[in-house]
Amino acid sequence: MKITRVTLFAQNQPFRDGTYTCSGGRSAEGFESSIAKIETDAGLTGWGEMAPLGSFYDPSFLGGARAGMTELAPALIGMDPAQANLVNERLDLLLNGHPYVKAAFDMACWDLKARQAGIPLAEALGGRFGERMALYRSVPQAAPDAMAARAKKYIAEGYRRIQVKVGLEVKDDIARTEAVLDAVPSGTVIFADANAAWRQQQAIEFLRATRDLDYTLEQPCASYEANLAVRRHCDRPLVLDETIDSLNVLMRAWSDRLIDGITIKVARVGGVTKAKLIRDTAAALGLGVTIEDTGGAEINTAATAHLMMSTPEGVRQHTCDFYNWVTTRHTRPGFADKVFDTRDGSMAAPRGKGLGIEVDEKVLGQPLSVA
Ligand code: 0XW
Ligand code: MG
Repeated sequence: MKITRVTLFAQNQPFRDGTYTCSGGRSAEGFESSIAKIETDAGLTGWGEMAPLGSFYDPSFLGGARAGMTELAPALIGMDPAQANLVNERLDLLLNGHPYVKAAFDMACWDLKARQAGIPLAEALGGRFGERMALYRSVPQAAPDAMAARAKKYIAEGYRRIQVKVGLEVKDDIARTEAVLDAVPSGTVIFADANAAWRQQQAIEFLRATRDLDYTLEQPCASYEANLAVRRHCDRPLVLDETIDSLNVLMRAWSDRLIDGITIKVARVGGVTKAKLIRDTAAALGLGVTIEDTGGAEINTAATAHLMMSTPEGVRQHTCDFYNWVTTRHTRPGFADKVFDTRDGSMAAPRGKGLGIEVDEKVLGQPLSVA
């Protein structure tokens, strides 16, 4: 199988629940998605999607994604998309760094590889563990009562896991966390995610003041060293997200006894190939594993769903149903609800071949570029 054409599309995906705010007043109204369509001489078509969260969340931004993807697309012509490691090596040789630029291409190659084999992506990634995976919803930063109300709304929608956005003033963060915990039924799984915004001392103060609350701490500080210092004061599960950008850092954090779990973002690590490598290693080490992304809709949700579905249930944490975070679709009406079957705070991975997503190309409009 050889790649014959690479087409890039853009999609603006507004958030269903309005502005998303995390620490430091960083906010976005939606995702700006870049979608890659890869056609082959075998008559098969693969799709990939990458969307940064503004320009503030990860070291990635819309202009960089589009410029890099347009520059790299011609290099894919003639390559066999089923040879995922070869494609990865070639893209890494042609463009040093910028993993998020390569993520949608790698995703589309995996879609094709699994379609050619006639199996769903989860099976190509190692097998389907169970039937469904747990979902969570983030409660963006606002006043404590507004956050409590938002958490209740998500519980009413069926979610059983809530991620509280903290990372501002410690006393306000404590009030926010307490308000959400008071508002949700007992048994709700709570993650407090500071998105790397606390100084070491703030994280330690928060931990001291919330000793009696039940939650998992996510990404308290930005630097590796500050998180390591916080670990020494933390007797609850600690998960790192923004820090986990490669296998190297996973190995370092493991040997430093820094982490109990990780969050893998497909775009941050450069696609499905590298996400799988990091996932398999973390799972073998017995660490908790979340696989999600910085943004996107059905194509992206499908890729993370297949990665999660092929992760052993004993280590699987939770993921996002991003297609439900946004108001737009790139599949025909009703398709996404059917294939993801989202209910009671959980979701399935599509059953069709590859990603199992049938893109409704009309919705995407004129392409940005064709190679
Ligand atoms: C909650 N998320 C998955 C959505 C944004 O991409 C950021 C991310 C997070 O973990 O903060
Ligand atoms: Mg996070």
